[in-house]
Amino acid sequence: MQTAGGHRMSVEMTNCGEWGWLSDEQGYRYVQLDPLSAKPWPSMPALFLKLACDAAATVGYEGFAANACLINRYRPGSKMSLHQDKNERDFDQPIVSVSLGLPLCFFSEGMSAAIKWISMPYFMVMLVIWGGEDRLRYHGVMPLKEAEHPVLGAHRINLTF
Ligand code: MD6
Ligand code: FE
Repeated sequence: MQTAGGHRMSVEMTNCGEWGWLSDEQGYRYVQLDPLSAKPWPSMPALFLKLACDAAATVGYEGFAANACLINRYRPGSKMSLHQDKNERDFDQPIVSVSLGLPLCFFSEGMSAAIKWISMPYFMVMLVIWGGEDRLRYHGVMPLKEAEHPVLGAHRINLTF
């Protein structure tokens, strides 16, 4: 995908589910058609839906029915700059984020853009649920370090529901 400024994002992205997050020259938003195929995004696998729903329920978000899954693929050097997830309509709903493959350094701070690093170097699988007062925290991902994961090779995959 492209940024609003016309740059190519270093993270490769696609979606599944009813809605997909899109970045292009017009900015960030959710759309129902994949602009590359002009077709709906692939449907959300039942296993994904259940994973996100069960995870959200463990921290009190009963009945979380994800209608979008952003699929991010990182290679060594890929990064995600500081952002807030605020293109959603209902901030009372949490975000469930599942990561597989290479570990990373994830950073987060309060409602300002000042940075605090959260290094998660030993986790090969990570599940994070963002809700409540943390829902609009700024966060980002440091450039992925060169390494090999036994299953995913030189990749990190993140699913954001
Ligand atoms: C990533 N994740 O982990 C990017 N946003 O690759 C996010 O931007 C994110 O993990 C909101 C909530 C959880 C996240
Ligand atoms: Fe985010």
